[in-house]
Amino acid sequence: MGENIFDKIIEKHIIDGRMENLGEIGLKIDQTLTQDATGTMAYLQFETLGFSEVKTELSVSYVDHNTIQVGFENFDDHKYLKSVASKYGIIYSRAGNGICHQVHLERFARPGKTLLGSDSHTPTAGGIGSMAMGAGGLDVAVAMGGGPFYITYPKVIKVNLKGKLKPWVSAKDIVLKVLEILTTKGNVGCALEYGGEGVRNLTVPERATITNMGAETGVTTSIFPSDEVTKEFMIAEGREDQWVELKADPDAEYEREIEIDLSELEPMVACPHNPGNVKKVKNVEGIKVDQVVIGSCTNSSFRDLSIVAEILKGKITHKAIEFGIAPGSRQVLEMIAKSGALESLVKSGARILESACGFCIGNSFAPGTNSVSLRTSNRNFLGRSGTKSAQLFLVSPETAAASVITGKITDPRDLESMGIKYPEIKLPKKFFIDDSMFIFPSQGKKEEIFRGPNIKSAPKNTPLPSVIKGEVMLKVGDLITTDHIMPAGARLKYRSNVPKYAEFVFENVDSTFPERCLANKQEDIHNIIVAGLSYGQGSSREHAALCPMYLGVKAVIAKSIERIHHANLLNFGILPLVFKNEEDYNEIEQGDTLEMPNIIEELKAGKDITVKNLTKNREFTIKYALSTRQKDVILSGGLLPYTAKRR
Ligand code: MIC
Ligand code: SF4
Repeated sequence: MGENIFDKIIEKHIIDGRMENLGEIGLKIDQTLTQDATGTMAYLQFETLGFSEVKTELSVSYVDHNTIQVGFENFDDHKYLKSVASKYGIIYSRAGNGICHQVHLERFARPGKTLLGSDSHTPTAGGIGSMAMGAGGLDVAVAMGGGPFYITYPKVIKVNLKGKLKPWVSAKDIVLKVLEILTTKGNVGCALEYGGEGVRNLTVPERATITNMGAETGVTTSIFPSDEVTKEFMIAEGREDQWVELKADPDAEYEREIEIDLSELEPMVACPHNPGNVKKVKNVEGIKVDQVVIGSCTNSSFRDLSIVAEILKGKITHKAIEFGIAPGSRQVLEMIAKSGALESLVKSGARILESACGFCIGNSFAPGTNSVSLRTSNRNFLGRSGTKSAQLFLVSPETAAASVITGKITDPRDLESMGIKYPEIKLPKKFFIDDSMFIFPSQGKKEEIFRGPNIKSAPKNTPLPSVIKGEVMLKVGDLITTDHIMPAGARLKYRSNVPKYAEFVFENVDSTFPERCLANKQEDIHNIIVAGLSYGQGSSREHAALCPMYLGVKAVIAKSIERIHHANLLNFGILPLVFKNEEDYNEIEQGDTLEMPNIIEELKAGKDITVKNLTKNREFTIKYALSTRQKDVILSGGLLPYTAKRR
């Protein structure tokens, strides 16, 4: 039997486990990336683990999330990151250089390599053929120290692309179609491999839009083959020597195959409040729009901004709309400045935002009360924009540009009737390359580590107690995202200060949660969370586990838990548990006291866990999906004590 692309890469990187369905495998990681919002904690943990330098082929520390700098905290954190990078042999990408995923794609990602990033959109690099995965900062810290990164051996879904996109339809519409098919739940343990003749009609940045937003389906990662198109992109980036061909064998087998005929696709939109809530633009057109923002790691490439600039040439932003663009990187910004696209955007009335995450994570450009915001980003969770009452619609740059002109959600194909032709954007043969905003480890001498007053040490958990007993402090429904658990936006600046950040756990769900947890927490009394399907969707932020841990949460019992959050819970010694019978969820109320009297014996023996609901005088069982290694991690109280024990 032939091999698919993932198998080819895994075969070269597997250092623990076997390539068998549902088995846990440990992979050697070639490259890592961190961003500042998750990076400070990752490096604090790296320091705690006592490594003397990074052991990867390449590790990059990007500053792109917390660049708003209201108060001293962000800049202090950047200085900490810069000093850590210089000490441990990490490339430092200064604020202003761009969003980690866009910059990594341009300058460092390589076909056939493994990449682990402390950000859930790390699979963006799958567009160039890298096996790129998102993880919590602690997992990345371990990988930087040379340790394996563990995943479930993936069930690979092949997405066969046929034909060619019609004018006004682009890569975002493809991935929204994928989301419509796969939805955002039920895909844990899967990976998406793109293939078929339609692939060659997509450039690397377009492929990266698709692999980027694959994260929203919950798959481990997504990948494209590395072909002549990939080579062209690498030539344009001056990295042709790093190109290798990567393709599946003709007789490769897959868990499942999906076919998408590109020529049949229409402009798509993800409606509030979930990226899986996909509709055709035609079905929602006419909704009045208050804000349009183009950017984020999904759609901020030279191609994306150039097409918007062409569409808007000679037009002015509709008077009801505030319009912003955030170029994905300094390279993109310089290129649109040179090509004249920036001028057309400025003339159209666009507000030029920093080359950073900004609006996407809700730390700037928040929409007004009850506003409709049309964005080219990848997440539209409730409150994500910084405004709880806002409605976020996720669309392609083409749809966004059309709506800038009309002031309402508009199918871009309708622009033809206004005399606007679909602009053809050709990528230049050579991109503008300027690496001067990176600080390479070879430059200058090692710095002393700088720690501002906002940086507190990384808290540790204690080994798993033999009995878990405590109150259900919160019962939530389905699709609770890490944005619900641990809001970002204005709270982002506390990422390196866990006691402070913990004050905001579940802020938009039940703001009394932290206070109640701290009041209840005792050595032998624990806090428990009960949840529905796909708990922990979305970001890789380990604070969604770390801060609940700080508040004394010892177990999450859910109908299902998403991959990265499951790993983060484990890493911080919180038991990720799943109902055996989903009906038992209905029998629990917030405030009930639950007891798991034999937790350690049951875990060790691989048995289901017995839970007594002392309030309701009921008993039920729950299950877990934990390898022997993961059980050891949880018994030790998390990955930090587990790894420290082994060094
Ligand atoms: C996001 O898009 O939600 C973030 C902000 O980039 C997160 C990381 C974080 O919370 O710092 C992610 O995607 O992992
Ligand atoms: Fe930044 Fe948004 Fe991309 Fe997250 S999704 S990395 S916040 S641009």
